[in-house]
Order: sequence, then structure tokens, then C-alpha cells
Amino acid sequence: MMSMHDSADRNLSEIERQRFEQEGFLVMRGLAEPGLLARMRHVALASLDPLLGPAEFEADVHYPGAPGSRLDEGGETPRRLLHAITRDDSFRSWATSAALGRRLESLLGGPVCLAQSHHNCIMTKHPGYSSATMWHQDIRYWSFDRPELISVWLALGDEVAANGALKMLPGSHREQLDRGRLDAELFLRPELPENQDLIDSAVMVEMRAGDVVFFDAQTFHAAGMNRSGDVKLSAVFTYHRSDNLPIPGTRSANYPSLKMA
Ligand SMILES: O=C(O)CCC(=O)C(=O)O
Repeated sequence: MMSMHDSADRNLSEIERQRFEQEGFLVMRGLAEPGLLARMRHVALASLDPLLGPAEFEADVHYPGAPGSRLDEGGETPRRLLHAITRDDSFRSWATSAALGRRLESLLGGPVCLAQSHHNCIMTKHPGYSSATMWHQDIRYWSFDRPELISVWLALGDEVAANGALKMLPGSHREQLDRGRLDAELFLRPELPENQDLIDSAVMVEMRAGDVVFFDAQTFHAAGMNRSGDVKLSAVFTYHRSDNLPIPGTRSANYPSLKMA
């Protein structure tokens, strides 16, 4: 039987690589050792009360279900704790680990770096005041030579429909959509008949603590509100090949990318 440690070190199989290429995402189970996972979860929880910034608030994003402003009830609910890798070495060592680097290298086809300027956060989805995130591609506000980036979403606790697990549209990273199928902020317009088949193809990514979903920055994804009684915590990082550079002067170039171990 495969132990948690074997799983955390395991390379990608060719079948997994092909599945990622076809579907635009790939779930791998048990990619964080229990001790490291417990440490990340502890640090995340200890950063919520009192809230340790920098953070993004639900009220900042105006997504469906979010409080209207920071002054409204629930307005101080954080959505993301920013700068995860500088919060504790557990995040940095996991996110820049050689084992993760090898998997990303086989998906991106060359040496990779962690982009500090994007994600690099702990998503905190709270009961009561969390928002739903509509269908979008992460690449929409990012600026690199090529759109070939991968985000890595590590579940720090269980992620299921009831607490707002991620949903993916398989194969959507290859779609060339007319601009009219997206709204002003580049979310898919759910009311358009031409978007129905795509949206109906959604799959939910349910995960246990320590599971990871790798997803292409062009894959459309979404998530619901947290209707459970507990906060959902996930650490999220983004990677690019070391020869795929952020465009100087853009937000993507705010901080230098980090080499893997
Ligand atoms: O609401 C969520 O958990 C999804 C967040 C997400 O996809 C994003 O911020 O890019």
C-alpha cells in the first residue's frame, strides 16, 4: 500500500500528464505530509483572529453573496490572506519543493518558478459571508510572454459542495471564445444560450486535506459559497516556466519569481 510520504514524492505518470493536457486540470491526492499540512493549517487559522494582513476582503470583490461594503455586517470577512510564502516557512518549503517542481516541470515542459505576484495566498471561505466566484480564467488579468501558467490549489481541510469546492470546465483551456460570451470583468455570461453546454459540462473537484488540484491558467473555474459551519482554507500558488517572463511594468512583474528547491 502507498504511504502518504510515497504519494507526496511521486512523479506524474504519462496518463496523468495527458489528462492534464486534455482537461486543463488534474487532481492528485495526499501531496502534503501530515506534519507540514497541520502546520500550514495552524498558521492559517492563527492568522484569522486577529486578522493578520495583508488580506483581501469579500467586500472588496463584489462577487455574488459578498457584503456590499467593509462597513456592512460581515464586511470585515477576509477572502484571502495574501503573501502566503512569507507568512511561514511551511508554505514556502511546500510551494517551492523539489517534488512539486518535478511535477510542474513535466506539465510545463521545462524548469519552473513560483510567481510571487499572483495567488500566493491562503483562500479563506467563511460561513455566512463568503461569496460565489463565477466562471473565469485566472490568466485574464495576468501578463506573461505566453499564457502557459499553472495554479496549484492545496486543500488544507476537506473541500466539498457544501463549503464551496472548486468546479472546473474540462477542456475549456483550449476554447477560443468570442469576446461577447464574457462580461465586462471577463466572467462567462451564464445567461447566454451559447454558454449553456460549456457550463453544463462542469465537474466539482472534491478534495480531502492534503489533496491538490493543478489547473491551467486558461481553464474556466468557479466556486460556490460556504454553506457549512466551518471556514474552508486552501493554499494557492502559481507557476510559470523560467523562460516565460512577466511583462515589465505590469502587476505580474511586481515581485521576482522564486526558483524551486
Ligand atoms: O471562490 C473560490 O474559492 C474560487 C476562487 C478563485 O477561483 C480565484 O480567486 O481565482
